[in-house]
Order: sequence, then structure tokens, then C-alpha cells
Amino acid sequence: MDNVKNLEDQFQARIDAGEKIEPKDWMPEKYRKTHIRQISQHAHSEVVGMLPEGNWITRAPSLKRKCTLLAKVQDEAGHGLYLYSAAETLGISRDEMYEQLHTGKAKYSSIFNYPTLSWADMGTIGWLVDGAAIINQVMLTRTSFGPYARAMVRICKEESFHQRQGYEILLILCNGTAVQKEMAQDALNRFWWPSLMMFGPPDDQSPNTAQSVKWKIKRKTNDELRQRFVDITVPQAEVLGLTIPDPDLKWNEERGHYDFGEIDWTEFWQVVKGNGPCNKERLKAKVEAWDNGEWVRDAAMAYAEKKNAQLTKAI
Ligand code: BYC
Repeated sequence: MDNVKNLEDQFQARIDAGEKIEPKDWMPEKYRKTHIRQISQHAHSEVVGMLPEGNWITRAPSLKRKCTLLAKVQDEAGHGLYLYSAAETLGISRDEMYEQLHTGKAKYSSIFNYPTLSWADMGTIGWLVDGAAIINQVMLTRTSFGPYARAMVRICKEESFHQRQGYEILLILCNGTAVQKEMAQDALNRFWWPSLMMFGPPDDQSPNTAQSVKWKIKRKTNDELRQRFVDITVPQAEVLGLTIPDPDLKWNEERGHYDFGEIDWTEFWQVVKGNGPCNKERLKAKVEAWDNGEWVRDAAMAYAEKKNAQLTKAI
């Protein structure tokens, strides 16, 4: 018992000194499990996040827009793969993580359970969803677990391109016809509140934040990041000439931040528990893709085994 306490104290001292923890280092079991949970949820979010945008690849308004959206969606597949690899270093297999996703045991970001109804949603997802992801993930480049922090550096660079492509779509729509601007406003109206929910429950209702901050898994709390997102995004909406759908949104001179209205946490928990507008559709699409891709996985494995056998024979 004393021995474990000693190890835990040494571990905390390394964290406090700002050292990175690497996969083969000793770590408390809860630290390992928290990382598996968070990194795999993050990976699942990237992969499920391809679905709402994939919905618009065939309907993008021009070849240039189609190529850009395709590249963005492919980046997200890549982010999922780096993150699954980072989680694997903690002793969970990719098959186990997929199994957790496909059986509904694993979570992924609530935001991807909302439908994408118009082209303006592609702009709004880039602007708000990737914008929120960047704010969360820039902090994660300094997280204490080495493989996660390193994966985040590249992911953040790509997210920043995604955010700009989304904002540019909206700039064009907002400077276009009245109908185009209305489409942009409608997308903002639907995505604003779900984007604020992406940061997770309020700090006083977040079971994981205190320990995660202590272990420097999280460098900022859910509420701190949400506030930062609002402060950065409001002036961007002003440039677009769009109205944020919150009558309580107001600059607070004393705090040096925007005050904003009450988030509907009942809606958030409903979506997290699987009862959002698209939860069932998203999971069904993922499971079908997995089942339909079985022959590809089998063929790739058979090819790899044959190549290995040839190499072994040659040696
Ligand atoms: N959706 O104690 P808390 C992206 C769960 S998208 C669903 O605060 P934690 C992308 C939470 O898991 C962004 N579930 O938890 C962008 C926990 O349940 P469990 C993906 C949520 O982990 C564009 C419970 O609520 N980014 O990258 O300390 C295109 C209590 O919460 C949500 C990441 O995943 C939610 N929004 O903090 C494509 C970033 N919020 O697990 C892709 C990494 C909370 O105890 N993740 N829950 O059963 C994080 O930073 C943290 O995990 C969170 C939550 C801030 C999300």
C-alpha cells in the first residue's frame, strides 16, 4: 500500500514539474483509464464527425467546394487514426474501441447528433464546431500524456484550416443574396447552442474535471473554455452580420467577458444518452460501414500475411 502511495506521489511530482508521461512509464490505473476514455471518445468524435459533412460532399455547390470539403473530411479520418493509435499505447486494442462505439457503450461528441440541413451548415460547422474543437484542443497540445499531446499538434494545424474554410463559406453567403444570408442565419440559430454544449457540462456538474485538471489532462475547465469560445466568436458573428440567437448575450465590462444565457442541459444529457435527433442514424451508418468493409479488412490481412510469409522465407 505504502509502495503505491509512494509511486502516486512521485507521479504527481512529475506532473507538477511539467514532465510528459510516456506509455511505458508507471501511471495510476485511473490516469490510464481516463485517457483511454477521453482519447477514444475523441477519436470516435472525429470519425462520426465525418458523417454530417459527408452528407454534403455530393451536393457541394462547385467543384472547388467539393474538393475542399472532401479534403476536410479526409483530415478527420486521419485525426481519428492518430487518436486511436495514441489510445492503443495504453493497452486497449482498436477492435475493442470500435466494439464500444458500435454497441453504443462509448460516447462521441454530442454535436454530431444534429442534422445538416443546408449548405450553410457546412460553413457553420467549420466556423463553430471546428472553432470550438480548436479552443479545446490547443489546450490539449499541453496535456500531460505524451502521445496525446503530440497527436494534437498536427490535428490543431488542420483544424485551423477547417475553421477558416467554414468561415469563408459563411462570408460568401452573408455577402450574397438575402436568401443566402437567411440560410446562414438559420444554420447559426440551429448550431449555436449545441456548439456551446460541446465543452461538456458546467464545472460544478462535471465529475471528471477536478481530477483531470490535477493530472494536467485538462489544462482548462469546461466553463473556462466555453467562455473563451463565446468571447472569440461573438465579434466574428458581427463581421458576418449575423445575430447570435441569445437575447441575454451582453458584454460585461467588469468581467471583461461576454455574459450569455442559460444552456439547456436537459437537451444536452438527452443527446449524450442517445436520444438526440440523429444518434440512431449515426450509429447505424457506422455499423453498416464496418460490416460492409469486412471483405476489405480480410483481403488486407490476407495480403499482409502473404507478404510476411514471403519475407520470412527470403530471410
Ligand atoms: N458530448 O466530466 P465531464 C472534433 C460526457 S469534435 C458527449 O466534463 P470530461 C471535430 C463525458 O464524456 C470534438 N459527451 O467529462 C470537429 C462524461 O461522460 P463519461 C471532440 C460529453 O471528459 C469537427 C460526462 O459527459 N473533441 O474534434 O472531463 C469535425 C461528464 O463530462 C460531452 C474531444 O473529444 C459532449 N460534448 O470532459 C470533426 C476533445 N461533454 O465519459 C471532429 C477531448 C461531456 O464519464 N475531450 N461529455 O461517461 C475533452 O476535452 C473532454 O472529454 C470533454 C468532456 C471536454 C469533451
